[in-house]
Amino acid sequence: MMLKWILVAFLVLGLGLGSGVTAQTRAANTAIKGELIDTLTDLGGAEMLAVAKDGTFTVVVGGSTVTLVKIGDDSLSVQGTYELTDAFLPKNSTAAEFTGVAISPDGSFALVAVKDDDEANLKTFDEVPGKVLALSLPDLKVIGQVEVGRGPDSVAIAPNGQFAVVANEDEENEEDLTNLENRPGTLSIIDLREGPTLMSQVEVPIPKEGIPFFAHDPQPETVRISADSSFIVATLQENNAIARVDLPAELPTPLRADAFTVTNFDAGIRTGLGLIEDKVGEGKCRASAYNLGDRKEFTSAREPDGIAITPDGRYLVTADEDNLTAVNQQTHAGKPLSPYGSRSLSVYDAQTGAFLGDSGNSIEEATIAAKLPMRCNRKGPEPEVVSVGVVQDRTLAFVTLERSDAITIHDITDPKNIQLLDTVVLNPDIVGQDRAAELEPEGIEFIPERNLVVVSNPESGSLSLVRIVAQ
Ligand SMILES: [Ca+2]
Ligand SMILES: [Ca+2]
Ligand SMILES: [Ca+2]
Ligand SMILES: [Ca+2]
Repeated sequence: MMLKWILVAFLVLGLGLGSGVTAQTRAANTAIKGELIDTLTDLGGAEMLAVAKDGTFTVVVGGSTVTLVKIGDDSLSVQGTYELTDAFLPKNSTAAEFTGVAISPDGSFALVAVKDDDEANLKTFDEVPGKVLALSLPDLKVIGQVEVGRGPDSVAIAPNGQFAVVANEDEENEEDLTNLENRPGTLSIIDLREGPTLMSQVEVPIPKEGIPFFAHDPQPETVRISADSSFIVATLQENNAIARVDLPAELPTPLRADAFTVTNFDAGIRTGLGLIEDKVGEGKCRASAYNLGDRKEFTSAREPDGIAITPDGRYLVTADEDNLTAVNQQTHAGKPLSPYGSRSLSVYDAQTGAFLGDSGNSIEEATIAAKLPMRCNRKGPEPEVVSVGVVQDRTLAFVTLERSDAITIHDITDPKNIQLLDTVVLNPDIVGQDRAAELEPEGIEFIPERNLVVVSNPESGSLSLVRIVAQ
């Protein structure tokens, strides 16, 4: 009997319902950690992923394959696959790849982005408009399709189920972003009010105002929609900017581009301290012989790839990958920019775009402490994609590190005082081995209902399952 009550008291405290315990004292007493619990290998492609609202399954895309994966308590298991067929290639294309995925709020279908990958088209900068396919779940049958802009990448579906957004990156000429002939990327808003079989879309242009680099050629990379479905954000990575799209109270029928208000925010630059000489496996940058004393100061553009919105809609959180093609020999706000990458996550006010704080040097320090690989002379650990969630009243950011085969967990509850909580190694074999990353993790989603994190690893075609433990 006594034991039972102790157990109940323990559960109540564990769920964070204990009265009289303030959030602050709980945070001070709580250690939040991540544990790698499973790795699912041999997927056809694992570029990006989405997780169902109830957290029971994930849909993973990459190459020409879509895979439905069940998320168990301790393991991941394949439930079905779909291979792209010629019938669903973009018009005037002989080859394409899946680049992004989102799952409807009721879990009945997934939207997947199909990007032209026809070599002849790409070679002449004539990439054709891509597509979004609707696949029924769990049977993965094509039930709808709509043509979108060029180079569709990330996809998101609004929590209210009424619309979706696609980042049409349109990176026709990665070598020369200064070329004024380059086509501007756009955002496609897809109308889902008639269901996935009757999708229609409108391409929304991105204005030049507020974009610090290459304003003539915005390149949206990652899109997310707020929990209340009232606004969209997109990273404009090569432009070092973030676009916020505010929606009208009611969507017009049919959708019109001028119904959406787009505001751009400058993502800014960061000066940090890091290991910036030599490549992985050479000289000072051997993981087995990292030395904090060898670090040098550098200044880089943040150039975020991944972005997330906190559940309360107050903050935007970015994974600052950086992109060399854009920043070489460039200056920003009067400062010369280095090619070393920002190596940070950053938090901005979602309403105003004001920069509030970043993770400082902590991501690289975590990589060095864990003896994980990184590309010292280019982007360091390379923060790629970010997911956010709340665990025991703490707002956490989970970031994939592409060159380090790991994720970091930061407490961003106070954006001006971001704290590293843990580093989760996804590839234990590589620790201290002086080899380059083998998994190259990118996609990441936190599952709030289950305190789990799922990661997609494109290089190895695998998925990692991580449990978040609060003690
Ligand atoms: Ca372009
Ligand atoms: Ca890009
Ligand atoms: Ca990237
Ligand atoms: Ca990358």
